[in-house]
Amino acid sequence: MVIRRKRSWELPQSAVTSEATYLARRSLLKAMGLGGGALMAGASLGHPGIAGADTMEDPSAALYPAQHNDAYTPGDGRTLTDFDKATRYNNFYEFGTDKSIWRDAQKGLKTRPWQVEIAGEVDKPLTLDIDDLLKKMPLEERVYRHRCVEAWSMCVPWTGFQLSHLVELAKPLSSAKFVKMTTFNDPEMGPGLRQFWYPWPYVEGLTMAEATNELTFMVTGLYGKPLPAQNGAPLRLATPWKYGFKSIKSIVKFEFVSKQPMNFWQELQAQEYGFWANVNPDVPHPRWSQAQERDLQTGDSIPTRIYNGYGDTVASLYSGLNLPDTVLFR
Ligand SMILES: Nc1nc2c(c(=O)[nH]1)N[C@H]1C(S)=C(S)[C@@H](COP(=O)(O)O)O[C@H]1N2
Ligand SMILES: [Mo]
Repeated sequence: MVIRRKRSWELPQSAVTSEATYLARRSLLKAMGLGGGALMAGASLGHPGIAGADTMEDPSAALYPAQHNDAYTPGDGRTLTDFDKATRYNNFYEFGTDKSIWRDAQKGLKTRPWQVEIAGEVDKPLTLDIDDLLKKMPLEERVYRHRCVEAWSMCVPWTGFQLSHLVELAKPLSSAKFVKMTTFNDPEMGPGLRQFWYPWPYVEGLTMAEATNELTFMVTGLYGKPLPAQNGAPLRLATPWKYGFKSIKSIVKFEFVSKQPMNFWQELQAQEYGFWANVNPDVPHPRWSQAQERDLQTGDSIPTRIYNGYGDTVASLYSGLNLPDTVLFR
């Protein structure tokens, strides 16, 4: 018999009303004999039109919904953030610097064809079509909390796969110490890329230990459907114990490197943003406190937790590193 350790972010399903509602809708659809294609009709079940057109053309639509993994629940007494809120309040600077870029992203971002390059210190560099990659990866659904460095947060069901599976596919050499990820850099798709004062393309990085941690998730879907453009289709990262800017969107390249990569925000403003970016309520941003966050769903101000409440799974990644206090944030 397997006894699974109960982790701090887990809560009994019964305590999470809106997730319960969400799961009920899914099982209702299942009971009605409607498969993945029909979930698209989520557009008519309270997802007004946003992802409908997208999904129709998306060749991966049949892969959704994926198996829900119960081990990852909202936790902390949090409720799910509505689809509409999570898809109409976004950070995606390639499309502009305000939160209302969702229409522009849907119009501009062409997610097919989409090539993903695996390069650097690997056995054999490789370029994969996104749909071939998706077929190789074991897709599952997990609910994760997301904490932006701007002190707002949400909690949504992502579909995707552990980055560890892609690392296995890539076969990195022992000289590979970090994974560097890069977003598309085509101003025809994302006009924000013409704003030359930003250090494009958007880049993020993780240590190999972070990249292969069980929480580190490559997101391909949201709420049981292919990922909407504005959330970083067709492939974005989710590292829920780090500030949201680590969750790089619309990735075209994974590069295995020996030196710690410089990320977009660090290059822009190294005094404020750094490589580690682990959520820590005790280390304020130079311009504001990180002690509290505003829940996008409820509007409530709630206390922020160290590692966004995922410390049981990730704190050990940092125990041996002797990082000075502030670097926990940076
Ligand atoms: N390529 C790219 N990735 C990005 C960003 C961005 O501007 N460009 N913004 C980041 C920030 S600051 C946050 S909080 C999250 C927001 O994700 P969401 O819009 O899906 O909530 O995406 C992150 N990934
Ligand atoms: Mo963010």
